[in-house]
Amino acid sequence: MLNFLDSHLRYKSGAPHSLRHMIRYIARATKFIHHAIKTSDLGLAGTSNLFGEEQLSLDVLADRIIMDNLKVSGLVANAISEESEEETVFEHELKDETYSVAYDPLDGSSLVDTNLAIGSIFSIYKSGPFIGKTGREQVAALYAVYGPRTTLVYTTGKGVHEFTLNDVYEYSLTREDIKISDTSKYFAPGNLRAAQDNPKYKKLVDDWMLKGYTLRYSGGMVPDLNHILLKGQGIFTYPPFPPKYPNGKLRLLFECNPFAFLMEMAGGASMIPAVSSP
Ligand code: AHM
Ligand code: MG
Repeated sequence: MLNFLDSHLRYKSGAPHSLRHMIRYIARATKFIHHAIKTSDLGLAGTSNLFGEEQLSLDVLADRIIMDNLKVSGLVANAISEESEEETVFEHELKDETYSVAYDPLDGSSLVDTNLAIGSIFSIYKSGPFIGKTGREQVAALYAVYGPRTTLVYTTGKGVHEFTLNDVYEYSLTREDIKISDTSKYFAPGNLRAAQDNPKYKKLVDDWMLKGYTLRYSGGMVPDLNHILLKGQGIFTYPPFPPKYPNGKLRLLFECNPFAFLMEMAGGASMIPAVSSP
């Protein structure tokens, strides 16, 4: 019974009813996205379907699916997506404790047309303005990986747990209490081209190669970090690359904070530069 997401949230997460309920809506959204990825004919923006109707690109569709689910959960005060410039404030009657959700609807969407794994990332706070919030204030973080299988990994601060979507569209527990060890043999060097201008980064990468680390890098943060989490070891980096990305490309609110929370809850460590673009 504890093998399904609903019951795991209820009996193992330690999360209050409102948070559990909201995570269920997020999981529901990822099932729709899973379905859209499997059935869409790529959904490249500006293309039209058989009936001549314009199709939404997958990332825009994923964004709408998630925003709609957050809205109908009735538990979200405000939400912000990597796809939008402004936060959305929900004005429905909020009864229970409410939350603020920051999310990246389809991270790595440039990989969609080549059929590489992609994902959705969610960072959850008690409700309030996003400006001024720190990663340490998160009450939950989760992500979905859309690969050969669709999986969902969550933490509410009590362990990190992986579920796999089965053929009747239920998330079934595949790994409980995932842990990361102190040693590593994998490296995932994002933005490797920065090593050209950054001698310290070059030295680091050279050092990993000299030590015989194995390269595991797909160009999608979600599957790359998921690999580290599930193998229980590894290092992922994404250094700055001025002038294009003077603070690195990855966004603190949508990508770094939720993964830092998940990694730390699994016993790993995260380092985010003091200055980073939201
Ligand atoms: P996105 O949010 O626009 O998809 O960008 C984030 C992705 C990460 O998944 C990945 O780590 C990184 O971009 C790779 O960037 P690049 O190919 O520019 O090195
Ligand atoms: Mg992203």
